[in-house]
Amino acid sequence: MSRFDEAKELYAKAGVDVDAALKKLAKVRLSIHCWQGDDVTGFENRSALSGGIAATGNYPGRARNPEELMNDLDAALKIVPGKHKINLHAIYAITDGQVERDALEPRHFTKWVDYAKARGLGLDFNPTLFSHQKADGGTLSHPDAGIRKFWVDHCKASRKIAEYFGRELNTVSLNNIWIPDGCKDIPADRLSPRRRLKDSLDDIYSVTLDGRYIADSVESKVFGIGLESYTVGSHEFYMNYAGKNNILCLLDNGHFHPTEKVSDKISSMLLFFDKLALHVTRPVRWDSDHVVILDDELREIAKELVACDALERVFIGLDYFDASINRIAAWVVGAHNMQKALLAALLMPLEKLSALQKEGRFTELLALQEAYKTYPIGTVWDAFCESNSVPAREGWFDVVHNYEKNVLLKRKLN
Ligand code: RNT
Ligand code: ZN
Repeated sequence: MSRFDEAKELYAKAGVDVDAALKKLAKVRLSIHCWQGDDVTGFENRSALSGGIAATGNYPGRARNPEELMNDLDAALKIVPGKHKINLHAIYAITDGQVERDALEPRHFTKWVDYAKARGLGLDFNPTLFSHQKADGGTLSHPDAGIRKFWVDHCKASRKIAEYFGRELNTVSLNNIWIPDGCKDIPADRLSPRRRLKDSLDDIYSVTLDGRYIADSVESKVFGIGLESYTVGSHEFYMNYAGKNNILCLLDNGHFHPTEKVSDKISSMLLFFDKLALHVTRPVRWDSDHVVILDDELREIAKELVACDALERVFIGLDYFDASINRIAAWVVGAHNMQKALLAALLMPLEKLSALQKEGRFTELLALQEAYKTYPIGTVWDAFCESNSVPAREGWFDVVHNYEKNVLLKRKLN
C-alpha cells in the first residue's frame, strides 16, 4: 500500500474522506498579491513607498517592469497547485507615459487581462491611496475638498476597472479600499476626519455597478508607522460602514491588537455578511507583513472558514511584502501555507469535534484536536502537489533557485 493510501485509511478511521477534502481544496482560489514581486513599487516611477507601511530588505532581482513581474508571477504560479487570482494595485497600470490615478481606465489594464485570460486566472483590484504627493496629509478624509475629490475619483475609476476584470474573466473581482489616513500624535478632533471619510465613501459607492462582476470592500487598520495615535479608517468605522451600506469589511490579520485574533471574528462576520474578505499576512510585533507561515493563527483562520462552511463565501487575499528574501519563494511559501492550513482544516472531523463540544466532553475534545495535529497531513499535501504537477515537499525550491540564478541575478538595478 502506498503512503498516501495508508494516510487515507487512517483518516477514514477518524471519519475524514481525504478525496473529498482534496476536491474542496482544489476549488479554493487564492488572490495572490502582485506587490510582493517588487516591494510595492509599481510602474509609475514615482516617490518611495508611503502611507505608514514598509518593505524592508534589499534582496537582488526585484521586478522592474510589467514583463519582469509577469514572468516572476509565472515562475511562482507554476509551483503553487491550483488555479488562482492575481491581486493588482492601481500603481501596476501599464500605460504609455504617466496617467494620473483619477484618470485611470480599464484600457490601462488590458495587458493584465490578456495575461490572466491566457492562464485561466482571475484578477482582483485595489485603488492605490499612498505613495503619491497628494496622499501626504491624508486621502479620502483630507480637509481639502479638492484633494478628497482626486481620491474619490481614483476610487470610482478603480471600481470600474474591477468590474471590467470581473466581466472579462467571468469572476467576481474584489475592489478593496485601504487608506493610510491618520495622525502621529493625539488628534484634537477624531470626528471630522471620519465624517469626511464617510462622505467620500458615500460618493464612491453612489455609483451602482454589476454585482455579478464586482464586490466592494473596505479595509480597517489599527495604526501605521508615523501614524501611531489615530487611524481614521478604524475597525469600528468600517464595520459599521460596511454593515449599513451592504459592502464587505475586509479583515487583515496584521491590523489588530497583538492578542486580538481574526480567527475569532470570522464566524461573527459570516452571520451578518453574505461574504467575507481577508488579507492574510504575518505580523511580527507590528504590522510587519512577514511571509505567511503555517502558524497557529493561520491554521485557526482556515479552520474557521471550513467549520463555517464558508470556502465559497470568502475572498482570501495574501498581503505581505518581504524584500529581504527571494520574492518568488516568498509568494510560494505564503500561498502553500495558506493551502496547507486549509488542507489541515479539511482533514479534521469537525462534525465529530463539534458534537463533543455540544455534549460538554471537553477533555476528549482537547485530546483529539491535539492528536489530529500530527496526522499525516504532509503525505496528503504531497499527493495534492503531485496531482497538480507541482514538485512535492521542498522540491520546488530548486526551481526557484535556478530561476534566481538564470533570471533574477542578471537584473541589474540602476
Ligand atoms: C496596509 C494594508 C494594505 C496594503 C496593500 C498594499 O497596511 O494592509 O492592504 O498592504 O494595499
Ligand atoms: Zn492588507
